[in-house]
Amino acid sequence: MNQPVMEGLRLNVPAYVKHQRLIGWVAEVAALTQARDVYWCDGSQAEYDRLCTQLVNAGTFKKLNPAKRANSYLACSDPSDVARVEDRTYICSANKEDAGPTNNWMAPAEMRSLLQTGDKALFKGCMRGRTLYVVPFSMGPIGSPIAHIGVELSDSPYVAVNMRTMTRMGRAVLDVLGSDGTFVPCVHTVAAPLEAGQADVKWPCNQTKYIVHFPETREIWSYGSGYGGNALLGKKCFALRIASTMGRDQGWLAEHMLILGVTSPEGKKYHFAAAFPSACGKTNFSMLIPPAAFDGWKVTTIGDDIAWIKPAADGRLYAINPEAGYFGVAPGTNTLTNFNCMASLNQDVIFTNVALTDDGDVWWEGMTDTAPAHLIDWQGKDWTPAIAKETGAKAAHPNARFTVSAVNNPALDAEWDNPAGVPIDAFIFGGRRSTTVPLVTEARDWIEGVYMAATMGSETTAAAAGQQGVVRRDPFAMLPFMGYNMSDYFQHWLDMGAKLAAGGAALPKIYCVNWFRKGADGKFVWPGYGENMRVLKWMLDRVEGTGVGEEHAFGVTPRYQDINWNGLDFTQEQFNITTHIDKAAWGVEMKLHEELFQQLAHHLPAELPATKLKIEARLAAE
Ligand code: SAT
Ligand code: MN
Repeated sequence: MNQPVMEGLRLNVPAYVKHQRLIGWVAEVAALTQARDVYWCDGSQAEYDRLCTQLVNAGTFKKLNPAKRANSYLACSDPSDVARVEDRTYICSANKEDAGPTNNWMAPAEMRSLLQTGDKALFKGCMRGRTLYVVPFSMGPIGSPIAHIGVELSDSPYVAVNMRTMTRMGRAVLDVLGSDGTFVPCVHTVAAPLEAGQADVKWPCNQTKYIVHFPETREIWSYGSGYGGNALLGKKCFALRIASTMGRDQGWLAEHMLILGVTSPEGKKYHFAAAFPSACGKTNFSMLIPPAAFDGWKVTTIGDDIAWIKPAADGRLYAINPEAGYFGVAPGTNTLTNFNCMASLNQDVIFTNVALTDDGDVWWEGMTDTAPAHLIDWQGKDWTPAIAKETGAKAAHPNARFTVSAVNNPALDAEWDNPAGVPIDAFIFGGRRSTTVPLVTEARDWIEGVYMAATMGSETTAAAAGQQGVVRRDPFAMLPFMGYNMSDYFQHWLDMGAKLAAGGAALPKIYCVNWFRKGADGKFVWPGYGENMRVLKWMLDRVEGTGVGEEHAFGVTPRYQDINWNGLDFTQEQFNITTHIDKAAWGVEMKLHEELFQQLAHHLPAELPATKLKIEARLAAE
């Protein structure tokens, strides 16, 4: 099977690969990119260890002290390549309207010329001197009816090893694909070709970056970045942008949501799916440990970032986590904020852009109260608390990440790998808002819930390049991840609700939460983390029909006495700060909703402006 595609290059196709279209496509991409060599990943531990050693030898990885972090590595990226690049991310649908006003768009032919076919096409020769890794992966349990397969061709061994942790990767996927199965083709290059004799750098990348999606042909082409969602194409590119268009066409949902299970002391189990923008605590929420007063209650993780949700024969929505690992934010994570996460990170971890301790371990801001006396920071410089005080230098980049397998998580749900998924009882939407938005609000019905999700705002974080801390509308926490027109997506959600209701099943309840409201002193009022269980419990009571709340303009919020405060010193006054509806602030907020609706006017479902009018009327009457 080792057909030569060009002078000196063999495709090295393993005998177990039977898929001629896949082989043909690998040959095409190898020829276009002029890769030096082709390697097919089998997903084995031996292969992972070998590639990690290769990355250590190349200087990309530093092996951590095995006595501190067994089988773990630290990678530090180029300082210009540290986050998703939203302004370089494109949805190249045939019609501009299908990408909608929230996405960058370019005509597919123009983009193809730029990337693949033009005289100076960027992918021509972009892998010269490098190995092309063929990375077959399943998003979701292999063979599950909710899962889908992708194949990423990448010239980054860092991507190959991260994909092994983040997805079900390797030979088993090709076995399912057989000779003519469907897969999403994903091409990735760091875009740093090596000429003969040229030494490589530790983190090859390119100042020019393109993260490109062709929704009609379900293809992904990523150029110039080796970092996170720009490069691990199963994650945001496939599981959200491409999958959202698949969901639109096939009647399901691909969402930026964690999935968690809550089990009562009596053994009754509920499932929540919760959408928050990047770096707003999804991983922490999905691994929450209930406070002592909630003796016998258990929270378990199904997923921490993405949910694929399909209606099942019983008329309910079932969710799977398409991923197999966590690519979580390290800074701020500690044994108090996320004990389960810290326990997950003891072994078999790839850390990116955290700091290195003198004894070969890792550290990041917020890991311990007292920082070590000396560190090597994420940029390879000496770091001490005194230097930090003087220059403000961070030991870890604020978007520093860990890559770890879900099976390391002590709170992993027994059903996390169930091909059928778990039934969803409620959706939660939350932004990072220092003002205005109450701690928790229940939507009175599905349409009001869709309105809440659609108009959600959040302060920007380090997860994306650009200004931080500014409030932007982030509908459904999907703004950077929508594969099609946002208004059509709102309609898709409304249609889904109508379809489920017509089938007679009880619709999941919808909640809007805000853990991040600040007091006059500029500090967060709500303690968050494990204490969020108190809010979850109120939602459960509502699902059960026993919980009490008070109606206001926006929805239904618990009164102080409706929440269990056992074991927490949280006064009525503090609670009022977290739930207060400030009329003036809501006046401003409604104007921002109006601005959003103007931006999204094309195809905006009439239900949304109608709901807005109702909220405004209620506000005026209060
Ligand atoms: O997209 S990433 O995977 O880099 C992280 C995020 O933004 O959630
Ligand atoms: Mn995310």
